Order: sequence, then structure tokens, then C-alpha cells
Amino acid sequence: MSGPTLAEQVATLRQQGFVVVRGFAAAEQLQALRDLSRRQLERAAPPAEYEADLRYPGAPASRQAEGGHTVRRLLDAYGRDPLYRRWATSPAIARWLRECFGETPVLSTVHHNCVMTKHPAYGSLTGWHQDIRYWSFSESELVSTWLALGHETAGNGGLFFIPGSHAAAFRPEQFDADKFFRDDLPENRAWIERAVCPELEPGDVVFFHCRTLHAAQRNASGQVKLSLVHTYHPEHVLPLPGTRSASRPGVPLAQVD
Ligand SMILES: O=C(O)CCC(=O)C(=O)O
Repeated sequence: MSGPTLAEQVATLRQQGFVVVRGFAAAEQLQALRDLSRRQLERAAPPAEYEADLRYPGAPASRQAEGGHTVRRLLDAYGRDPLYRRWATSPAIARWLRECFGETPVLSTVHHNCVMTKHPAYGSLTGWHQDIRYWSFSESELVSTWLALGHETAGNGGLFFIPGSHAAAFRPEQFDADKFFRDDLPENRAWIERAVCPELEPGDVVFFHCRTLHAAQRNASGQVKLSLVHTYHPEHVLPLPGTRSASRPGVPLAQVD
């Protein structure tokens, strides 16, 4: 039996703020991306962001502390290797996002654009947040792709999403000073109770809106979790001049039929 059509997948994203597309990456490409990511992680190939830099709960206190060299993100996937470039600009992603945006999708080389890791030791948890919080664009209409390079579950730090949160008009007071959605407010708790953690198989992709609230726990398994993450915007949505979002040119994805 075939799964949902592309139009149905996009409708789900619009309605709940995220959609899981099963088996999106071909087995051969997935294997190549996984092998490459493991090699790059093994030698902490720069540029990398370390858990100690972010200091989220569970992270080492500094790069000098025990576990201080735990990588959180291998940055600039697009510039790192042609394999990552081919994935981020692949015809399948271009077709999906063109259906979603109704126009040419543009890859941001500033935001996400990384291999996201989660280590069993020293890998931190991430509180509830909307990705748009630190991004600056003419409209909040960006979509990210999260490719699972291995299995992802709540137990190894898989993402939790709150359905419908992308369409909510939250007040600034519902967020803390670092723009995390406060979990101590009863009105926020009502949202958080609706959260779901879709289990991902290797090759599944989650498409999610930049206003969708999401969070992740620590990795309680024995193995590092790896995911490849990119962000795209429609071509009429522009990074605001002078902001970090405009600090590097985006990559328009060619038309594919
Ligand atoms: O893997 C995690 O802890 C969550 C990552 C995430 O949501 C982010 O970096 O925006």
C-alpha cells in the first residue's frame, strides 16, 4: 500500500506544524551520509560547535572540563562535503518544498546546515523552543528538514513536537529570557502535554515549521545519535539586511519536474 501523497504530506505540515515522511532518503545515499558523518565526528572536523559552548542542561561546564570536547554540531554541512551538498539540494527535497512553498525554495547556509549529534555522555537536553527565535527574515515561513541517520526515539534524545504550536499566537511572557517556552506556566503546560515524539527509522525525514515548538531529552542509549538538518525559505522571504541570517548567501534549489 502506498503512503500519503506529496499534497497530503504538505497538508499535514500546514495543519500540525510537522510531518514525518518515511523512507525519504534512498538506502545508498543514507549509508554514504552516515559513514561520512561518523568519520567527520571521529576527528571532530571543523567547524564544530561543542556541548560546552551552549551549556544546556547536561553539558560540560567548559571545553577544559571532563567531556568538554563533546561535539554537538558539525557545522556548515553544505561547505563540508559534496555528499552533504547533494543531499541538501536534492531533487526530492526541491520537489517537496516547491509543493509546500508554491515557489522556488532557497537553502539557508546560515541556520542549521549541520550534522546534529547527541552523545550518551555529555549530550545535553534542549528545552521547548521555536527555531525562528534567533532568526531574522521578512516572514516567519521557513521549513527545516531533519534526516534521521539512525533510529530516533524519546530514549535516545529524539525530537518531541507540539502539534499546532506553529499557528499559535504566543505572548512574549510565555518565553524566558533565552526565548525558551516556559514549562512552569499552567497555560504552557496545557500545550506541552500535547507533545508527541515520532519514532524515526534511518532515512525518515521530518519536515517542520520554524514556529513549531520542539524539545529533546538527553540520550540514554549507548550510541551517539546523528541527524542531518537543513532550513529553507521561499524565495520571496528574505533575510533581513545586516542580520546573521543574511551573513551568507542562500542557495536556490533548481526547478525539478
Ligand atoms: O537535538 C536536540 O537536542 C534538539 C536540537 C534542536 O531542536 C535545535 O538545535 O534547534
